[in-house]
Amino acid sequence: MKVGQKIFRYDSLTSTNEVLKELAQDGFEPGIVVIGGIQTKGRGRLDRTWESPEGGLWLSVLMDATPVFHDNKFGVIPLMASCAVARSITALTELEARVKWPNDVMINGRKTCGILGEILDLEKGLAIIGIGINVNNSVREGYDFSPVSTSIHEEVGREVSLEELEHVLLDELDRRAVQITEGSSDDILEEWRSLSDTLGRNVRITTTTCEIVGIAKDIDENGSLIVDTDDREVTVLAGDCEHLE
Ligand code: BT5
Repeated sequence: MKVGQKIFRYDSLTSTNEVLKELAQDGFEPGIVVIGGIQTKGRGRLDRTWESPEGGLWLSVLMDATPVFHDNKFGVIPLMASCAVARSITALTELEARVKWPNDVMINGRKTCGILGEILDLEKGLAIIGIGINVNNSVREGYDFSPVSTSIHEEVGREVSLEELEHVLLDELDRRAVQITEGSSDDILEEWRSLSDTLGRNVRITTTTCEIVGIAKDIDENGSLIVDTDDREVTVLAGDCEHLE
């Protein structure tokens, strides 16, 4: 099914990922999308809070991720979503949106979008992609993450149509979802490299067990980040990434 062929809209909900999970359990097919005007329990990775006031685009897509599950390449999912978001922002605003490993989209070095990819059912090949984009909402003041984040509105200096952004984004996601179901995730990795704000930079990666500082050299076929430290090359599957310069 095409991404966005069936869309469930709510003025307010807990989290689009949570509502999508329930719909998937009710038997709805991959391609369905949940969109919320406000999320009262928006989530980031590791159960962090994702602020989701009115004016942003908060949505989740149910994906058929069978090929990436088979190849153990789940890391490709957030990368593909960030490419789709970056292209959509640039298409609508001409801003240069870039992708940051592993799950962010940046404008002028600040986080505009976060992505939460979750495995729903390995046997059925189902995954959820949650996408949160600061569009017309402000993140300028009042949050501890204000200095490192931004919204499209702030960067472009005008309101952006949520409907248009949604429309372009669902098309971009669909195109890449087809690539994934056809097993051509290499094209997505190549696109991610070309949009990357991370590669070539000095980075600090914090994982649940350690901290790694070095130059972000490349991503591998699973979407893991390859970091050149002083004494060795480290491949990182998941973690928080800080651009040091
Ligand atoms: C993410 O986590 O960046 C993933 C965010 C995914 C949100 C979407 S919205 C639709 C769907 N439904 C959900 O419930 N979630 C998904 P992470 O990399 O862990 O970053 C989380 C951190 O970003 C927080 O701890 C804050 O510091 C910061 N943050 C929170 N809200 C933000 C916002 N609106 N804009 C920028 N940064 C934010």
